[in-house]
Amino acid sequence: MVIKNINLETVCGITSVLPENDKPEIAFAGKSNVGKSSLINALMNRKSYARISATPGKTQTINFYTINEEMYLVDLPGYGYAKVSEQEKIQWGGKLIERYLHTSKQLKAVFLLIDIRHDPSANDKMMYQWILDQGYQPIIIATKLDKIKRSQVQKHIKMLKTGLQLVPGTKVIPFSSQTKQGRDEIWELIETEYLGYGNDEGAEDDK
Ligand SMILES: Nc1nc2c(ncn2[C@@H]2O[C@H](COP(=O)(O)OP(=O)(O)O)[C@@H](O)[C@H]2O)c(=O)[nH]1
Ligand SMILES: [Mg+2]
Repeated sequence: MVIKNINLETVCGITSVLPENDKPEIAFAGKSNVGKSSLINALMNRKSYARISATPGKTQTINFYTINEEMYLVDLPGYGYAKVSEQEKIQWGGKLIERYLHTSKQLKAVFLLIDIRHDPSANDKMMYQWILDQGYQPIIIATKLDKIKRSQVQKHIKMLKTGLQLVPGTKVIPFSSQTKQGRDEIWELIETEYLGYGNDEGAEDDK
């Protein structure tokens, strides 16, 4: 994806009316601090457009970033930050996520971010199952790839697959916002699977 312009178009809180966009949406879920904003920045080729929070999980909003006025990257509320009780957090952010997953007519895919270093938490497992229950099969992004040794990557991916009890065939993409490893693979997946690039419709643009 060649990034021509980006814009934080809509920020929604729990009482907000969700936008009725007419362009494809790709959403990102994961616990606070897992690297959602960093991934979105990397996808947009920006250092800090999507806020990298010093106080993670403080605000529970859905942020819609429009890319080239062609599609949206959607930053979902994080979960699992200790300041608010876990239960409250999941319920509160969860309600907003649930409403979004139910009502969006343009949501094409949900990516779930998991820290590659650790066994998935109970909240991660809940979130994965819950996204499945909503009718989406999330693609897993294993974040902070640069934090583990290369020789450990496969072991950690396996740990993640087992821990989340991933549906067979689920894509797992290791990613680092430091080295940008995985970025191109994520864009390619979005472009070919969800934006229709490379099929007849997309090819029209090249003529
Ligand atoms: N080493 C490393 N640090 C990361 C990576 N992604 C995020 N971080 C750091 O983890 C913290 C939380 O990142 P952020 O993107 O705000 O997480 P969010 O709460 O999920 O949006 C920040 O200090 C980031 O710099 C990564 O791939 N590698
Ligand atoms: Mg964030």
